[in-house]
Amino acid sequence: LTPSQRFCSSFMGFLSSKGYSEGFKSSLWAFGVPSWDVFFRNANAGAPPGSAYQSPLAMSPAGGVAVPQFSSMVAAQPNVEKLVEDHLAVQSLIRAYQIRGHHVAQLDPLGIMDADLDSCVPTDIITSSDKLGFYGLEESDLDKVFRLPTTTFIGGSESALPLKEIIRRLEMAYCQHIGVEFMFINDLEQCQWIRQKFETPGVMQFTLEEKRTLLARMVRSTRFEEFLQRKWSSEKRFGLEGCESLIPALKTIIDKSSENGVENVIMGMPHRGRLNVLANVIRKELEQIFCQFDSKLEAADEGSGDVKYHLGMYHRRINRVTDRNITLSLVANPSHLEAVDPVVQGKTKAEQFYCGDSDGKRVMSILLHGDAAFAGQGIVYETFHLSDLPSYTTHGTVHVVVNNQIGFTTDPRMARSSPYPTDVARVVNAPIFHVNADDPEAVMYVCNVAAEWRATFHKDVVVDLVCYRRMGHNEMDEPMFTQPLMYKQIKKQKGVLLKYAEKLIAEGAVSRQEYEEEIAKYDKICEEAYARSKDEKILHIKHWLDSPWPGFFTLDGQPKSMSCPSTGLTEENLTHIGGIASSVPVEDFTIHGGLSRILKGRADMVKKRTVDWALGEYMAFGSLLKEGIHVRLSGQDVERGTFSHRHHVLHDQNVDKRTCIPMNHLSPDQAPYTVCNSSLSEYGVLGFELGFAMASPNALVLWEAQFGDFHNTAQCIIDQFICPGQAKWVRQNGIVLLLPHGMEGMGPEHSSARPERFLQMCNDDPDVMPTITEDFAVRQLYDCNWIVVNCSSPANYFHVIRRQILAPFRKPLIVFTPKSLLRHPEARSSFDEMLPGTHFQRVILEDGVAAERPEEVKRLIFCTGKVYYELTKERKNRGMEGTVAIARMEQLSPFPFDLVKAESERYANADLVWCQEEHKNQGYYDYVKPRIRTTIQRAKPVWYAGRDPAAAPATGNKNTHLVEVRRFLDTAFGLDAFKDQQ
Ligand SMILES: Cc1ncc(C[n+]2csc(CCOP(=O)(O)OP(=O)(O)O)c2C)c(N)n1
Ligand SMILES: *[C@@H]1O[C@H](CO)[C@@H](O)[C@H](O)[C@H]1NC(C)=O
Ligand SMILES: [Mg+2]
Repeated sequence: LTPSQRFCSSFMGFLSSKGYSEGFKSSLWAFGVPSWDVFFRNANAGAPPGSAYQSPLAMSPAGGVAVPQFSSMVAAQPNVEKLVEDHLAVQSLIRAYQIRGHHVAQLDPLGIMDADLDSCVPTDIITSSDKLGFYGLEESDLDKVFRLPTTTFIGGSESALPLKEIIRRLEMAYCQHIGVEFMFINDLEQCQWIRQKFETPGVMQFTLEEKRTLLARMVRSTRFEEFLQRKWSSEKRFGLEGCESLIPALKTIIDKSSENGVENVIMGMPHRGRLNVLANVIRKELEQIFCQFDSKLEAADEGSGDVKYHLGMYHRRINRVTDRNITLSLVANPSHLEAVDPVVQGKTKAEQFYCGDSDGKRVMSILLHGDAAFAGQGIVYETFHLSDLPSYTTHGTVHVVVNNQIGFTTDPRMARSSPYPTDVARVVNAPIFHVNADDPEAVMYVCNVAAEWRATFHKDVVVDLVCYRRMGHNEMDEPMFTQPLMYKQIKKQKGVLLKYAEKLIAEGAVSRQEYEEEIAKYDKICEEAYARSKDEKILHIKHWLDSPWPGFFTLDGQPKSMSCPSTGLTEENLTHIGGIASSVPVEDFTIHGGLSRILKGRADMVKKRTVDWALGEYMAFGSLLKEGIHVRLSGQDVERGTFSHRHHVLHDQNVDKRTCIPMNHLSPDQAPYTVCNSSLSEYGVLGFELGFAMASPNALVLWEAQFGDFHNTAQCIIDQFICPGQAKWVRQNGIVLLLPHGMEGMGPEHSSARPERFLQMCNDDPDVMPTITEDFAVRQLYDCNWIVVNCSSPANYFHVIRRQILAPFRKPLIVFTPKSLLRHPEARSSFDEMLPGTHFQRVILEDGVAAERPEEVKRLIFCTGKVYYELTKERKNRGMEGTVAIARMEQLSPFPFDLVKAESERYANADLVWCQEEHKNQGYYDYVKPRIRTTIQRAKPVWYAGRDPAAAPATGNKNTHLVEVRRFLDTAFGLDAFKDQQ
């Protein structure tokens, strides 16, 4: 240790003994008192170490220590200890404001609530001079000049200020209408950046022009709501009254971002203020908004009931402030609050990906939230945790909370346990700017800073607009039932536009006449649009797309054809992709020995012209990539595959983090392949991938559940977006869900992907036999809301994946995928099943002995998926190959009426059985039974062979499992087994 280091450590010891904290001590080194330098210089020059240094502050000139400059300073200041302690106290005080100033900021426009749900003033915030005592300071110290540490900017160009002025400036920076919460951020540069933005004296100044623009935006925001209220006083619209400054807030964020190079902004928002955002931020034509109130919507056009709060939007226009083009879109959303968050992120990521914006400089997202929803909904947290993951980051989202301090009828104190509704954002170190929304200039200021933060650090940031809700939850609601005192206050509250206009008029920034003209001008715009809306015959839903797919449809929105080409591949292609799948395409790369064996196995299969499941998938993905289709596979542990079969990312055994994705080495002009292990989230990640799939029809986007049953934590995305998305919002989406499923004795968890749930939500009619036309199969696909398949062979899986892209339209695809079947020796396919001319088989018909003499067949068993292999084995053991035919239903929905009909007619003497390994109230039975019966015109019964009804998806006992299998196989093949069934 050098003497100065020894000094430092003993000085630290002294501070600790005086009760100073670690943070305090470290901030001391920003102190910069010149005499310390002198002190160290002397110490380094060989001044005697040891006791003389242990308590340097107690040293007196008489102490005889050979530090001349230091001692002269000490001589000039008779009470050095007090001097240093006072400086430390002032530092501590500055830090207290930085950390806790927001707790006393005046955030509530009503002045009755505490935004942090706590009315206490922190002890270390100076609200009166007697509180100086906490720091050991006195009133007489207020005029003393203190040196400012480098961790504050309140001095501006001054390096020292009187204590009184220090406190005043801290009050100005931290305790007015802006509450800055940022000291939890673990990055000094970021903290300094924020401190500079808010502490620098006089930083919140606006030009005359900025103030006028702000006023004009407030006029639009306010008068828009008033216009709707005048024209449709009995309609719900979830108005923005009480938070009108949201509109200038968003516009400021967009202006600033446009200035920083952003060309495309993707937004997601809930009900509150949505129409106003459409009208005044996105600039949707007003007549298109107004005509929605006039119930001219045609049923088929409308989708569901209160569309106007849910439909998406896309608009490209010139930003007037920056004179640059900007595309603004609002993603369609369900009622389910916050569900749209990950969807917006996924769409943003996709837009960034397609325009090569690898660092988010050109495309960004803005998410709006309600206070109750932001605190209450777990998806908010899941979405935050995607924000910095390499394959999921959108390089910073600006979050804006419309914090009206109420959720429907519930007070914040009953709606969250954290001080602020925004605390969830702290987990990702996002700065949080709380602002009193009745101060439009403060709002504009924080929004500028938020946009700059995003452009500088490419990380998330939160603007918390603390406001109120002038009306009830909607305009028909009576808030006095539940919040009487709050609403008494609200009734007295002067509107923010009026307050701001009066301020500007008093300042002389605008005249009263100019203000009134501005109002008249906008009212006229509304009236004219209203008149035009009467002319609009119907609402055109095509105006309400959040992501147009240019070139994919014909001009009137129809598919370009009604046929699907063969999904087969040339032998050469299969061999080529197989070669990549079984090799390491880079030099000097050592893979694990076990993996070498797997790759060798793949090479052998390619030689024998066969594929297993993993190789079939490789062929599907690889071929699409070669055809220029981007493929993105996301989910937990998908890179290797939960069942260790996939291995799409190879890891060098000798070099840490060195990886290789062979699928990206197919050909120089291929599309890129993205395969990414996700965070441990289903709701967030599935929502994200759905959003990704929205952006373009020319990509295959797949989400794989670790086990199929885990999809239920993403149920909201499935129920609200994937299943009804097209019907509600005229949006097609080709997302693929891979859901491992199968009864393998693994117990009630991990067994069932819940096929019954997906099938229950299919829109094909069980009781009506459709007309079978030549293009029946494609037409049926076109009409369905989603496709549900359970493939029993790798070739069929390969085809169905390729069909997703080769089809002339997009539908979500649900695939129940195998577990044990991944390695089943019989679950292999020959190249012959994948060559040009081959295609996906909706039903794989019996093609064995039974098919040769159909009249001798006594029983036709329909089944799907893995149970097929158990059935054929049992049939063989029983020697019943000639009398029992087995047909595999690979596509469950839309139901293959035509093929089921043909197959049942072929075996005219057979009775019909549906066999499944799932329990009777689960699986496919309830879906297929009525449809088979419709197909055969109820000519015969459809018998059931499978497990009994049960509450749990599977038994936890391996032996019971085997007994159950034996029982249903006996039923399936026992010729008099159905006497109990009606
Ligand atoms: C997931 C979900 N649960 C419940 C509701 C019903 N709901 C609609 S609005 C609302 C209150 C929302 O409060 P807040 O987020 O503060 O937004 P505000 O209406 O105050 O703008 C509730 C509970 C919903 N839409 N979504
Ligand atoms: C905006 O885009 C349009 C067409 O997309 C183009 O003609 C125009 O020049 C662009 N304007 C600016 C300022 O970039
Ligand atoms: Mg609220």
